[in-house]
Amino acid sequence: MLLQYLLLPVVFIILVKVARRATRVKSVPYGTISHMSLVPHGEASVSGAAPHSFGTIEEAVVSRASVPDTSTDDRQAAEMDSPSPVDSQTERQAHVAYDAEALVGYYQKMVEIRLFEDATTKAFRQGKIGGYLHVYSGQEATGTAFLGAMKPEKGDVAIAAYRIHAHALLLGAHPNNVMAELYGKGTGIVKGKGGSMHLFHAEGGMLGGYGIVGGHIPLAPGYAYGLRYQGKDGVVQSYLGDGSIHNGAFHEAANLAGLWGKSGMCPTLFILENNQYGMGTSVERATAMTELGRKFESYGIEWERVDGMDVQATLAVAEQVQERVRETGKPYAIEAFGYRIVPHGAADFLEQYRSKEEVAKWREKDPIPLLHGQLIEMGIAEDRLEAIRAEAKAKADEAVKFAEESPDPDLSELLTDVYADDTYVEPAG
Ligand SMILES: Cc1ncc(C[n+]2csc(CCOP(=O)(O)OP(=O)(O)O)c2C)c(N)n1
Ligand SMILES: [Mg+2]
Repeated sequence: MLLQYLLLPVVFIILVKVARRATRVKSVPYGTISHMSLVPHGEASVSGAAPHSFGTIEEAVVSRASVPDTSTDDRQAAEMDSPSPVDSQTERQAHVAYDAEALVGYYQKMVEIRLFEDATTKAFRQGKIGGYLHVYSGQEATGTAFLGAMKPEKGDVAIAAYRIHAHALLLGAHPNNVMAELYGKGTGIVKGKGGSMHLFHAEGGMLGGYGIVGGHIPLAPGYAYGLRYQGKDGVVQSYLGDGSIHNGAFHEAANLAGLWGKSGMCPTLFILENNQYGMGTSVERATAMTELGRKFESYGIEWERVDGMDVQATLAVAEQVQERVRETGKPYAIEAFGYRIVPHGAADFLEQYRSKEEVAKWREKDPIPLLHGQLIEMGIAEDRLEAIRAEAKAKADEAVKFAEESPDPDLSELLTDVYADDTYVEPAG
C-alpha cells in the first residue's frame, strides 16, 4: 500500500515529462539560412536543408480533411493563365532588359532582407523578441521592385499591413534600428513602442505598419486624395494581402478610390500580395471568386497580374505603373501572385492547412535562388554573389548585436507620442 502511494507521484511525473516532450516545439529554425538555400538547388548553398513544421493554435484546429484539394500548382496555372486585363505585361517584359549590374543590386537587397528575417526568427525563437513576428521570406521580389519604384523626392509613400520589416528596410530604415524595434528597445525606429507590426519610417515614406487586417486600406486613398488636394505630385502605394480583400474596409476604400480617380484625385497604386493564404485559410476557403485582382474591376480600377516570385517580372511593371498613377491621378492595382514559403508567423508551428510537398514545390520557385541562377547565366561570378551573402549576414548579425546592447525605452517616453499635433491643411490654389 505504502509502495503504491510512493509510486503514484513518480508515475505521474514521468507521464507529464513524456507528454511535454511530445508536444514541445522542436527548435528547428524555419525561414532561416540554416535551411533556406539562397542559391538554386543543386549548387553550393549557404547551408543544408531541414524540414519545417509550424502552425498557430488557430491553424491547428483546421483539419486537413476540410481543406479543398486544389493544389497551389493548379492555382498558379489557373491564375497566371487566366487573362489579366492588361495583356501587355509579357510584351513589356520582353522589352525591358535589365543589365546584370542592376540585377546584382536587387539580389543584394533581397538577400539582405532574407538574412535579416532569418535573424529575427532566430531571436524570436530564443525569446528575445516578444509579441508577434511575420517575416517576408518568399515575397522579396514584390517589395523590392515596387518600393524601388517610389520617388521620395516627389512625396511618394507606402502604407502596408504587418508583414513589413522588408518595407521599412527597403525604404531606408537602418537594419539596426528596425531590429531594435522588434526587441522593443529605445533605439528602435519607433522608440520600441511599435514592434514588428507597427513599424513607421516617415523620412523614407513608410507610413506603417498596421495589425488590424484590412483596417489600413482606407488610409491610402485618403492620403492620396490629400496629396492632390494640396496640389502635390506624390503616389501612395497600398500593400494588402489576399486575406484582407474580403474585409469591408477594402470595398469601401476601393469604391472611393475608383470614384475619386475619375477626377484624377486618387493616385493610389494598390499592391495585392496574393501569397495564397491568410493565416491558415487558403484563397479558395475565403471566397467563391478567387480571381482576386478582378475585385478591383467592380470599382472601376484597372489592374494586372504579375509573377511575384520573379524580380525581373515585378521590375518590368513597377516603374511604369507607378508613373502611370502619378500622371493620371487614377488608382491602379497589381496582383502579385506568389507564395509565403515560411509559416504565417513565428508561432505558426503546425502548418496543418497545407502540405509539406506543396511548400517544397514553391520553395523551388524561391525568388532569390531564381535570380541567383539568372545572374550566373549572365556571367556574374559566384564569388561575388557569395561575398554579397556574407556581407548581408554580417549586417544582420550587427543589427542583432545593436538591438541586444541597446537600452530599454526610457520611462519618460511612456506618455509621449500618444496624440498627433492638430494640423490644419490648406487646399491647393
Ligand atoms: C480584423 C482582423 N481579423 C483577424 C485578424 C487575425 N489575422 C492576423 S493575420 C491574418 C491573415 C491575413 O492574411 P493576408 O492579408 O493574406 O496577409 P499575409 O499574412 O498573407 O501577409 C488574420 C486573419 C486580424 N489581425 N485582424
Ligand atoms: Mg496572404
